[in-house]
Amino acid sequence: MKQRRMLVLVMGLFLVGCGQQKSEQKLNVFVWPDYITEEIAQGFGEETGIQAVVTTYDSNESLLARLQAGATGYDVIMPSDYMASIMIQQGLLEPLDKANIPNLKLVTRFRNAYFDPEMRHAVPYDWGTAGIAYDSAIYPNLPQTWAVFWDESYRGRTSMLDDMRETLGATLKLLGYSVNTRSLDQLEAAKQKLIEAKPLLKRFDSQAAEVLLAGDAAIAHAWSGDAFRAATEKASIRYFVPKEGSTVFIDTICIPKGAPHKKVAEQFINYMLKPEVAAKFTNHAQYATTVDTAREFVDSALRDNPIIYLPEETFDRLEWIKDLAEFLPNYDRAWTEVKASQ
Ligand code: N2P
Repeated sequence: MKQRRMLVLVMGLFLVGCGQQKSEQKLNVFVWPDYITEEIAQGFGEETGIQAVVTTYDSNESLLARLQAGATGYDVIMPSDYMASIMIQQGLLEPLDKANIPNLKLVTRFRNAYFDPEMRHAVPYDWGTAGIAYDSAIYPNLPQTWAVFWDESYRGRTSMLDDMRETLGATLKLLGYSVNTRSLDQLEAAKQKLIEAKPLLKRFDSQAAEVLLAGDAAIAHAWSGDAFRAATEKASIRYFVPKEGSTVFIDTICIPKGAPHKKVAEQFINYMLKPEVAAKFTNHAQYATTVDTAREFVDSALRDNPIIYLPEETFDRLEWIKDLAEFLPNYDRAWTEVKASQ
């Protein structure tokens, strides 16, 4: 009897010991809101015994600022195309050990993307567009133009992304210019124009789904996934790419320089690329992934949605945001002036 009690005690201690060891293994994932759901993180935990701790950022520029300020401790980040390009040039990313990421072979779409054609540092993961999400129950005939943000009749009912490149970009598009213009005159015109819109906006906010669902705005400059996510909760929400054109993005998965758990981060990237997991990502975030074989596991309503799986011809109206190198400080200044204007 005594012996048995002893055995139970020893086994108990052993189990506590294992538990502790497991809970010490963590992975710090720093991503866009709504990207890594509880379900996705838990699945990784079940497979590996490692807990993925998720924190979020809401713009590429704030992610970059964190890394440049010397933030360490992050293992996985998801910068968009142009930001991955900046980070590669600045030496802010770890090279990927492909032997640890066999599922890289499943990346089909955008496999040779310009920012890293051999996927040495950045794995193209999901893609979508920016456009306008609105409540069609309130505005059944909203014109499909960026000009809605300058229209007095929607005063106080609109929001735009709190995002330098997207929001100056949308204004540049309205004026008929490229989102990557290096003309000081065009940029100045966009700045002035955006300053005119500001008093009509409820606010700049990149959480467009939340803004719409809370009823804070009825017309929101939004990323497509956020628009569709809002529509799953409120069916009257619709989305379009304005006739003047807009932006398209790919978000990538990368490992920041000095990540404390690089190997586990590679395991995580491999997990995210599993078709079933990529499908879970699409079903929640409402962005198509670069893993084409995931499509068969995606909810049928999304699988057949041409705005999520964009047909090639739509790309004619879309521009990729590009790194502007030495011209970028001009955008920084313009955006700071917009934000500071009354
Ligand atoms: C936010 C998703 C944003 C993606 N939910 C923009 N690259």
